[in-house]
Amino acid sequence: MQLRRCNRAHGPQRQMPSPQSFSFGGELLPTDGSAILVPEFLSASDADQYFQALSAITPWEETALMMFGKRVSEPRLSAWHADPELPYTYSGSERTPQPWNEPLRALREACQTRLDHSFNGVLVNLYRNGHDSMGWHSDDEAVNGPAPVIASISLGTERRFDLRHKQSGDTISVMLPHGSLLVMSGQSQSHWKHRIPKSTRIAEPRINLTFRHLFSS
Ligand SMILES: O=C(O)CCC(=O)C(=O)O
Ligand SMILES: [Mn+2]
Repeated sequence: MQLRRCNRAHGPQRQMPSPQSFSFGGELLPTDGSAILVPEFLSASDADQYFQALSAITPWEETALMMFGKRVSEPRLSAWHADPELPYTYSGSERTPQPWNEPLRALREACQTRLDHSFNGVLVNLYRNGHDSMGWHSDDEAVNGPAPVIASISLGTERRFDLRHKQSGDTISVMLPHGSLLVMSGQSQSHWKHRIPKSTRIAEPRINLTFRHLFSS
């Protein structure tokens, strides 16, 4: 996944408090960065409402990757919402940011308040059922900065989330419940990959939102 650099001054990165200072959530990573899961970040009824609203209003797109010279649709739908000057380049094609809408503004505010960290873009993913997935990757492009803080909200059907250490191959798996928040920070993107594997018995959809703070040079 590649995010385009823009011509703006590099601002200072606000640091999230160290994970140990949180009194909520559980640390998933034994070493080399942090991934904290807050299972009940949203109440069930708020999570239901956000799921319904975002299902209805998100301008879902099917994006494609070039693999061995062939265009292959990604196994999910997605939308990029961000501040206007933050286009997103994905596999060679630029995505113009969609404007912030009310539910996304409210969820961004909730994440910013909880984490004391600012976000200027969100990638919204729709996994229509268990056949949809996201392969192993790190959100480690330069535009994310050296120690990105990624706030990831899950809505809808629970899916498994895997983290794999790049050197040791150690793997950690966790279920991401409806209304949960997963916060990856520190060196986690440099040392770990993550994915949402297929789970073909699942028939119900899941929406995921990854709030990010993009830097430009
Ligand atoms: O769906 C998820 O929980 C993960 C999404 C993700 O890794 C991403 O958007 O980069
Ligand atoms: Mn990711």
